[in-house]
Amino acid sequence: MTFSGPPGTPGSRGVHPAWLPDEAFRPIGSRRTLLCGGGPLAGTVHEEVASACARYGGSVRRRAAGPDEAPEAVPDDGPEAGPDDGADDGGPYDLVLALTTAGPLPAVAETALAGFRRGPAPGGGPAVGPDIGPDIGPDIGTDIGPDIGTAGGDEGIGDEGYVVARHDGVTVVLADSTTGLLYGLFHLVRLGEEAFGAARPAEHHRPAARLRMLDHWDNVDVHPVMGQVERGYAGGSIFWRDGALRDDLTRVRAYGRLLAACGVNAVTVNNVNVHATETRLLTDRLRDVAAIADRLRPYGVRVHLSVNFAAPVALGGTATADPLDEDVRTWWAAVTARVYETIPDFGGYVVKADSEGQPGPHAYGRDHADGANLLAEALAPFGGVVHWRAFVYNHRQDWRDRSTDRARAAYDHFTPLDGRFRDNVILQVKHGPIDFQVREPVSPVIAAMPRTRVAVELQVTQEYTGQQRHVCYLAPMWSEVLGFRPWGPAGPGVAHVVAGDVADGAAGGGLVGVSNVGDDPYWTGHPLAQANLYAFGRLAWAPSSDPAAILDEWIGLTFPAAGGNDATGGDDGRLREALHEIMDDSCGTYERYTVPLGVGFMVRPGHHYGPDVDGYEYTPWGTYHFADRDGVGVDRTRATGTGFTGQYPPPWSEVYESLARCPDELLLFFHHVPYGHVLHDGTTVIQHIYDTHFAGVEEVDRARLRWAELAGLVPDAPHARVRELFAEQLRCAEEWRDQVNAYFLRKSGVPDARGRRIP
Ligand code: GCV
Repeated sequence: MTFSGPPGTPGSRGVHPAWLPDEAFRPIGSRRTLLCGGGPLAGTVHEEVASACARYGGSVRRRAAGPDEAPEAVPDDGPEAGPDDGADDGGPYDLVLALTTAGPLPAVAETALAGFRRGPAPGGGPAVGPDIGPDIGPDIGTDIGPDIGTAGGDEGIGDEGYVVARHDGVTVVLADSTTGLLYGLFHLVRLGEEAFGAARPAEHHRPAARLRMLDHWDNVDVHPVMGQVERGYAGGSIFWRDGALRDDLTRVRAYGRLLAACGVNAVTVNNVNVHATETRLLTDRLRDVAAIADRLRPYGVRVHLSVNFAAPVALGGTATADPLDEDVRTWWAAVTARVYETIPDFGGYVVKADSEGQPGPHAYGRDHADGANLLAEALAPFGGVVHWRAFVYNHRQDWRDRSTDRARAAYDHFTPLDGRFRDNVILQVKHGPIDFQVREPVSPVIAAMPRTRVAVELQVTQEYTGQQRHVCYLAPMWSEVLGFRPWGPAGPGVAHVVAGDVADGAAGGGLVGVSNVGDDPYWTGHPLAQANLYAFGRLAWAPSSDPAAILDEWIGLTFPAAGGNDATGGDDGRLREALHEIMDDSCGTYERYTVPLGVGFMVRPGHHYGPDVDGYEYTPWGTYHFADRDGVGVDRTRATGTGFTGQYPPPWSEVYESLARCPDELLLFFHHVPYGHVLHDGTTVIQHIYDTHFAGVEEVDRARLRWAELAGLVPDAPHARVRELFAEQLRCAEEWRDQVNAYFLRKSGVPDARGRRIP
């Protein structure tokens, strides 16, 4: 079932185990487990434990289903299966995994349940319950595990939640659903030996966001320009190859397993740019989608599909795709009913409409609410949702026109529609107003749609952050986005909006990431880019988690040589320490050697890798920096610029408007300033550009040398892969430094105060 092999190396099928190496299951696999309860995912839990026991000598016994489920005849497993304990007997088990519906429960499980229902002891005990603490904020470092909140009471454990406790030498995981049980099992994997150590009172875990989805920009046909995976940097697609579904989908199941282990519960299997072949996934190629759904279902991951808004026309059913046309509505209703006949747990549609050439409702004089509601109506009877993307702007802008501002576009298009979307429409908003740059303000749309379900979209694939050739751990950036409080320090944060935890707000739309996975043996091209995928899932589950703690958890799982997540043994912490040094602030390093002070782009047009300061300056894409001999930056103020600052509520509308108060890192996003403008730290803009570019390259070189020291601690194959990639990262960082510094030296004529060589 698993891709086994020596820890840290590609396994027997040549695929790296990522954060689920066999070794991570040793603590569970070497113990005696009782599993109480039946149902589809209980089978997965059983299989996971049994396979670990087969490897490490433990045992698992499965007590059949609860009263309202069909009993399953499951034999004892493992060489030393313990005796089946009675209903009121804890039995000689080290671990009990039980559904609350599987009663009567063993005594230890009943005790844990009672502990959960009682809640925390007055004045003590862990806080158990919701997942985003009231104190979420980028300024607040919280330990991992703040997905535990106030204890139980009457609410129940919840759909995907679980309770973990340990007493009388037995560890107990309880859940209301088999999905919760699976998540609970992976929680134990993360804890490692610690799960079987000291007693622990009942802790309740449940995800902040109900929808935690990865969008694959995978094409079925190889696109002549974008290839098999648009903006993919990890080889081909794990789903599709040369126009067809892959013959062997073993890897899709392994992917589902990795996703469940970090908390992701939905996947979109094709690109939001839906071309001709991909349009047919909805109808005559639906079986392909169903085959993927079959592989992901055992891990609680539902499948969604990107659809072409003009599908009724493209597939020949109707003369128009007008959302208000009766034939079009009937067509979508019939097609959607067939989708659910084939895939009963289908998640829904994702739509990129009227954006970068994709068809949409505008062609018929209709708006985005008309378009989204059409699909929502078809999905509603089956409980499906539409993710409607807010990435809508004019990509044919005249660069001479200084009044049009791409940053404004999503807000201008969508805020007038707030309140018009059906309940099962989720507006999917990129985290920044432009396009996944390494530094952007948070999109004002997120705070401007109180009557609409909003999802925030992050880019796990590193289109603008080094394309998986550079180390760039993105969790600190995402954490800042999730912790941003659009209404000021006393108001809720972005994480609360996506979780639906805002007074008088709509239900949350969850978190979406553009996947960085391909058919590469390491899944993500750069082995260290696996941490981004892992962190995406963990932040979607618990947005206030500390990025460094998530990284630490990932290191412990991925590199058993680092001593696991509980041990201080292994290599005495050398690997762990080095990886933190290399990765913790790698996103900051990337920012330093690339684009300064939030100005954005400056990448090579088309493929978006490497520097080209004026690459987009005279194009129709709306991504300009306006550098001239006197200064640089985009004036987005209300006073003299495009007025974008006015799209934020106070205090940010005032903070960003003010040259004096605007945070330095976003200065050039909001203001056009002379090169001599003095930043809050006393440096001029031009000197800041020079200093950060020199510093960024030095940091890459230090990280490269640090990695080289890890030979022998990291298995040879990934060590060699990362070593090669560091050589490329350093080359590219030097190119960025020299082009950006030379460009601004030539424009401004201001020499580097420290006299360093600028070509
Ligand atoms: C899938 C950017 C990318 C495109 C991507 C688009 C989007 O423009 O460069 O490749 O298209 O975003 O998010 O739709």
